Amino acid sequence: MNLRKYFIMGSQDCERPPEDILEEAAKAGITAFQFREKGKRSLIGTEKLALGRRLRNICARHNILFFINDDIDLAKPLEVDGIHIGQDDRPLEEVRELFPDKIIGLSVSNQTEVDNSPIQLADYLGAGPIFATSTKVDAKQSVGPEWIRTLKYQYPTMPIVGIGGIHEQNAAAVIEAGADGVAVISAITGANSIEGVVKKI
Ligand code: 3NM
Repeated sequence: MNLRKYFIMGSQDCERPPEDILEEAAKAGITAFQFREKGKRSLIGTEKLALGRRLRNICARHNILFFINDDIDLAKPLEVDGIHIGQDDRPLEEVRELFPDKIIGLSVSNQTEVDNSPIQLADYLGAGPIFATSTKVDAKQSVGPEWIRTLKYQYPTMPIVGIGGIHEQNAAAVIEAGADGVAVISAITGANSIEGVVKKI
């Protein structure tokens, strides 16, 4: 499971066709992708499914892990490799029971969330927001790379991906803090050179 360069996106994050952005990111070397169709301007229903299928196919062609955010109803139709859930989504216990063989990621933003979660049922943790972000409207207080160190100390063998406000200039600090990967939205969707950003993060 290679989560080193984990790109997250939905059509609401894109100012040109999402397929083109994903294709460029895939060619540049992302290792995982999460379809996160959520919030203002996002697609629903059959349009969401159709876009998901097109993005899923791009990942399959490039051998990139494909995750769905929250929407477990799409796990089967999109033949996902994994599911990422936040603290307000279906409980991890339920998702694990429904999908014993899928990769499951869980977001944790603070120690209370960790203490209240069955961490050992997850395959990786999303830790953030590491830095301030304007991409997620309900993002919590940013926690800094130190949060990665704190999690690694408690769960030395659990893969941890930093998320939130990560870009070319600060990705190294996240990896140095012990993260197994960095997850980004705007660093890639808003890049002048996707290839340049993917190489640097
Ligand atoms: N989850 P950008 S922060 C989707 O803290 C998401 O769990 C977060 O976008 C969390 O890379 C975030 O543009 C947004 O900052 C990340």
